[in-house]
Amino acid sequence: MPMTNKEVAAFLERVGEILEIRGENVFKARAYYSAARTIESLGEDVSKIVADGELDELPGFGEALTEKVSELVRTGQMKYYDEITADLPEGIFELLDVGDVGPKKVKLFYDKLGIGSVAELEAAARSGALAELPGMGDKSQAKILAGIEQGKEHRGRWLLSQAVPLGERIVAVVEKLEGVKRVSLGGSIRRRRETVGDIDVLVSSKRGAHVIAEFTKLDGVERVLASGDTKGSAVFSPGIQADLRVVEDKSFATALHYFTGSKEHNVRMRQLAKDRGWKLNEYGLFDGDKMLASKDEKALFAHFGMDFIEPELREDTGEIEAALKGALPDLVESRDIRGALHVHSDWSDGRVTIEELAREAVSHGFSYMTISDHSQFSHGLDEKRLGEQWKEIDRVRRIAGGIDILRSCEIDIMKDGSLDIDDETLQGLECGIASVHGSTELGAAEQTRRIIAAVSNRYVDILGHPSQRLLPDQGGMAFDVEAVLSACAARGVAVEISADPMRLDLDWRYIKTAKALGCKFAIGLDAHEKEHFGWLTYGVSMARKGWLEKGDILNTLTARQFRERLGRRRKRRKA
Ligand code: DGT
Ligand code: CA
Ligand code: CA
Ligand code: ZN
Repeated sequence: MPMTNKEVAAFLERVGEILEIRGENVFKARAYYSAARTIESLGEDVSKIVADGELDELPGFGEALTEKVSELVRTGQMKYYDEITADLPEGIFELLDVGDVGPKKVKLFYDKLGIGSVAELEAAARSGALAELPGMGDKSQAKILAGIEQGKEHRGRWLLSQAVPLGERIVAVVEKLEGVKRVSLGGSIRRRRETVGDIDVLVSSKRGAHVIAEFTKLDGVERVLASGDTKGSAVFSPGIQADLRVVEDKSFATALHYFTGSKEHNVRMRQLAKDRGWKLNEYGLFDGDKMLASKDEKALFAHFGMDFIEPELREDTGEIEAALKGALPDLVESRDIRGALHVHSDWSDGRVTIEELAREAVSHGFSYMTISDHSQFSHGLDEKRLGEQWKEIDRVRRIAGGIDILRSCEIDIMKDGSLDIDDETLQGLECGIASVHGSTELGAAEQTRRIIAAVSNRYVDILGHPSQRLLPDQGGMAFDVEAVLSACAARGVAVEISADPMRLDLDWRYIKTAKALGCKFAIGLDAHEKEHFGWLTYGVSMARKGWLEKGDILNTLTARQFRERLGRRRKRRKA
């Protein structure tokens, strides 16, 4: 498999970072960063350009760079990289993935304190040594500790999007096995956590040994860890573990509830049972020796006078109290979403033409779509090109049946909070999405000011992927989330919930707060290829984990309502 443009770009970015850590001339590092950007925004595969011998025609590609990148693309390796990393500790690279730490800080920590791994960084932060370094201080030290904690949360785990297709395939096969009554996913994958440790599957059947034997023979099994009558465990390619448990059908509801978790939710439920003089475990709900029958989870909750709690809510963040009061939200569903927001075309770094995107969106049942290509800072469109793109959008809008297409743009937020497209052009947009891509390492106060300045521009309708986290192991940037959310609420700027499985940003943990502060939301696809329209489900899952209802989310509106709503807001902001 040849390297993709994204992979090559990431590699070059890394080379630039290493050069900075080594303290080389800054122009050298910048040449690699800029090469990374160029390759990331190419319209064709870099491997093809290399094969055609045309790499040196790209801007900034001199002889040396061309040679190194060709080697990388051809062999997957770069000798130069090996040379510049040979004398650095291996752990130094994971430092770069800690939120709020970039190459300059890595260099500082390495030069002054010899820090070469996250563990050493954590120790230095806890001892107070980091705060003593030039340009640091207690606050920066605390932020780095928070970044380390955040990174730990998802490190070494699988993206939800890696687990769900496999989990669903296992369910589909097991369902058809002889003697199987009911099958369901459980655990974090059923709760739709943004990352999962392993996949849990629950089955009711009288033929446990047979079911488990078949499970361990599924396509993609690399290693069998356990294979008994009631429990099987296997590692599937590319390394994801799946646990399958078999129970009697009369225990299915309580077992499913138990194995769905979360642990915290389970602890609360068990206590509720105790309070009533009952006992709850995976085998059943018991009053003394008597089992209180629960044909399904709904019946189980009903014993407690509770409404059914959707799995996404089972995180012990108030769902138990709400269920007891009959006050659970009526959660948004995928079919409520009518607009495909935040779609990139081949006018920037997307792979597909606007016309093809329109067809794809229709086939997914969307009735409108925003074409939101990058602006110039992210090697996308400048004012002139946007104007040209609008003509193409008009053309496709006329020929594409049944779908409305909105002029949009993912506008870069500059370091000072200004936008990289002039207001006159922004005025022509029908949906402005402002996002941070660079300068994620500013201090929290400056970062907060920067984002608030950006959402204060009257042509910004949506704040894109607010935290910049990259799952599974890169935490978000440091900023005052609540201050930014309040600013969005006050200005009527919707907060994006990115459906991109590596982002899923705004983090669902902040959604309830955001709603309480008065925010509206937009589920953005951040699609760059046709397949990415399928990401919608992950964005909706996060909205559900944040307790959102249909009315909280702008792209549940019809195209007309959506246009009216953005238009009204702009008029108000102008006044
Ligand atoms: P993961 O796999 O790390 O993404 O997270 P989960 O939630 O899937 O955890 P896992 O696979 O270890 O266990 C599945 C469920 O089983 C878990 O959500 C709740 C239940 N469970 C497991 N261990 C315990 C426990 O010690 N106490 C309680 N109350 N429940 C447990
Ligand atoms: Ca699990
Ligand atoms: Ca498990
Ligand atoms: Zn973006």
